[in-house]
Amino acid sequence: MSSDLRILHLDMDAFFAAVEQRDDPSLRGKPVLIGHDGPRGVVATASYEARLFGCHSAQPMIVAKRRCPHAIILPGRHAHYREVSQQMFAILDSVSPAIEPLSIDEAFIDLEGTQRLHGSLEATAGQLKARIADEMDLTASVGLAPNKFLAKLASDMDKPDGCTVIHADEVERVLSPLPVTCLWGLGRATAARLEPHGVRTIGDLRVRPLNWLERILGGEAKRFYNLARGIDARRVVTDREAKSIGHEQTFQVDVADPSTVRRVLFDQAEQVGGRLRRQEFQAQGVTVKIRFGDFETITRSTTLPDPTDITMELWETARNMFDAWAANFQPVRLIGMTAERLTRSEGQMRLFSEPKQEQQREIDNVMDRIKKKMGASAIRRGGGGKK
Ligand code: TTP
Ligand code: MG
Repeated sequence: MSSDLRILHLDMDAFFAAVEQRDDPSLRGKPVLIGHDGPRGVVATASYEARLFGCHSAQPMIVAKRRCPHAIILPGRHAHYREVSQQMFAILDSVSPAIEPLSIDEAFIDLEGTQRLHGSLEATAGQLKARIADEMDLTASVGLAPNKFLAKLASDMDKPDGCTVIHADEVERVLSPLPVTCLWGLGRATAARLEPHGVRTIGDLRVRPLNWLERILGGEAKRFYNLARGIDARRVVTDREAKSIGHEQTFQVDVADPSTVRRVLFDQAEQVGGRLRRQEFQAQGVTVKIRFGDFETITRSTTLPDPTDITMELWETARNMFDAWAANFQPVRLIGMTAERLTRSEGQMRLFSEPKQEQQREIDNVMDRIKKKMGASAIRRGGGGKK
């Protein structure tokens, strides 16, 4: 019997906290908060034990400590998490070439056509989870569905260590009771426009005709109309075919501490640099995206004099744009960076490289090689959060 399932979404459970609990058994079973323990500190993530007390990502650390005074607070080892992330991606790579990384701990995989090799999609999901458990001693939650929207929704439904399937004929039952903000791309501002009309759940939205939605939501109406019916035609876009390579992070609350946001941006530059080099691309453009205040979003772009795949060059470019904006900093809801205008770097001669560039290239090279060979091992680079 052919299956209607096609897309797998995988997301690691309490990622930073789970890595700490794995590496230090004395932390297991205990509430752990990752983040800076200062007056302006923010929780990057909370272990599931801490979540029982109401702690969560992007919460001010003071609030989290009030909710869970006995929580163990750790500053986080970001270079280490990036290495663990690479190990996870290496496992994903082994089941399909069609992988779209979304953030440090999640990805979409298009499993169309892999059944012959790996068996049913449920079997593949089971194998992935088993390898992450055996080789990494961590857990991930997986969603399987006909498309990206439903797969991502599914992976979140039974966290931690979940494996949830949404078939096409279950869409109405599953989606109807969920709040409209579960629709991909529908944020609080749009939800606030629907609320006065009594549209709170996806079921409420689905019974509204398209032209009614268009009056309220304008150009985005059709997309939400389709998503409410479980229709999502987005393809899984791999790094190889992408026109750009980027990462973004939405915080659950506005982050008032610029250095926290900067730290996340640095992590993104490192991940994006690694992906460029792995796929043998260089980028001539860097864009930073910042959402702040009342959901205002700005993007700032810079054209580089020469295409690059050097982490530090990407970071400096992104950092300059961020710092220029942060002169009038406002609490940030989303931060993202994208490398674009990609060109092939294969076999390129670098006649005019400066010595500093060669040095950076060498550092990236060594980092990439060590990470590839030893996975989550002991190497880290300085820089990042501090100004
Ligand atoms: P998430 O996958 O959103 O969260 P999580 O893996 O900690 O927990 P869950 O089981 O719900 O998936 O993010 C992955 C990591 O990214 C997270 O461990 C820490 C980091 N992060 C931040 O630094 N700030 C944030 O606001 C969020 C949401 C995540
Ligand atoms: Mg996660």
